[in-house]
Amino acid sequence: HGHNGYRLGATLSFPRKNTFSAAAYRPLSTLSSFNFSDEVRSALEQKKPLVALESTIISHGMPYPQNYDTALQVEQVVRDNGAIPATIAILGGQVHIGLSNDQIRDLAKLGRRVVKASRRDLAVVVSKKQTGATTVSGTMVLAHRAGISVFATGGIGGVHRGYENTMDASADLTELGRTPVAVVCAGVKSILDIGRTLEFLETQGVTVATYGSTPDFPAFFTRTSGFQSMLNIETSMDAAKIIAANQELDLQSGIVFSVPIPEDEAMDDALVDEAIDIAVKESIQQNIVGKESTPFLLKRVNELTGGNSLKSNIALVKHNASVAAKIAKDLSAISA
Ligand code: PSU
Ligand code: MN
Repeated sequence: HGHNGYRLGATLSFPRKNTFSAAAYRPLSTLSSFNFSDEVRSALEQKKPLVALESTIISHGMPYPQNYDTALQVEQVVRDNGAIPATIAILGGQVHIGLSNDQIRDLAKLGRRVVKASRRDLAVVVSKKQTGATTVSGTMVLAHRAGISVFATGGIGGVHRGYENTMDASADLTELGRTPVAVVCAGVKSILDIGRTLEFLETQGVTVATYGSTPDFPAFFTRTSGFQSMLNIETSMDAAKIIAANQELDLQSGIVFSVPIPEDEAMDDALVDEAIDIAVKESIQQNIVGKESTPFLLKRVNELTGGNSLKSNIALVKHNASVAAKIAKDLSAISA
């Protein structure tokens, strides 16, 4: 036997399903801060496919009224493709899994006046009974807690340009390293450092697969970035099988499925690059840091491209929602 007391040849056994310590993991029914819409509750009970949707994209990612219209359209796309949408937010300190149209309209109108809630903010927003729109990281935490494993959005946060000076890397990346939810997105914007974002995800142990045959990890407004993801997949069933294996292995880490924006909606590379370079320069000049950085850059890029980028943004979110719904549907067929 080994000198450290390790018995060689001992059989390792893996738990087949997630096993949570009872003390650390109270059932949702005992948590007074969790609320489910009727549609989501019955989908969970009947094990129907569900797709989680974030709310920061509504409050901080797009202007009113496009944010409201888009949020409702995205929910409809999910339904049209065979799954149930669960838009997630914290309203007056209550976690809501599934929002009414009125609740979505409130968030859309309040915009940046609501708290942009990442993991670190969740306990504060709940304890102070505030209203918070959840980012990718915040939404992943709550979706996982609710038992939803597929999540659609536009773009995830990433490593910012100038990281060597600011250490600004989105909490979305570490969340993906620790929470088993599959995020369907259009890659990351080049307001970020895409190469470093992929390196960060690799370090965090996040599986990153690009949908379709383009080898590049997509750059949100455009289909290519010059950086490759680790893998290409062709179908929603391929994606569902990876999620199922991730659960089987109990990896407890997340997955990124990056879906290139549809060709006819993609923007001109040079136009996007120009707007992004200006926006990034302004953010440095104005010393925009921390959680303000991403909303500032999104807003400026929208303004500088005269609404073109918003149009692409809306199109890609809807496309991602359709892909996510198909993945959720295939996943529930495998798991049944
Ligand atoms: N990228 C977008 N639109 C968005 C966001 C990112 O194209 O709305 C939002 C998402 O909610 C994401 C958050 O989780 O910004 C990341 O913010 P930060 O970089 O501060 O972590
Ligand atoms: Mn940041």
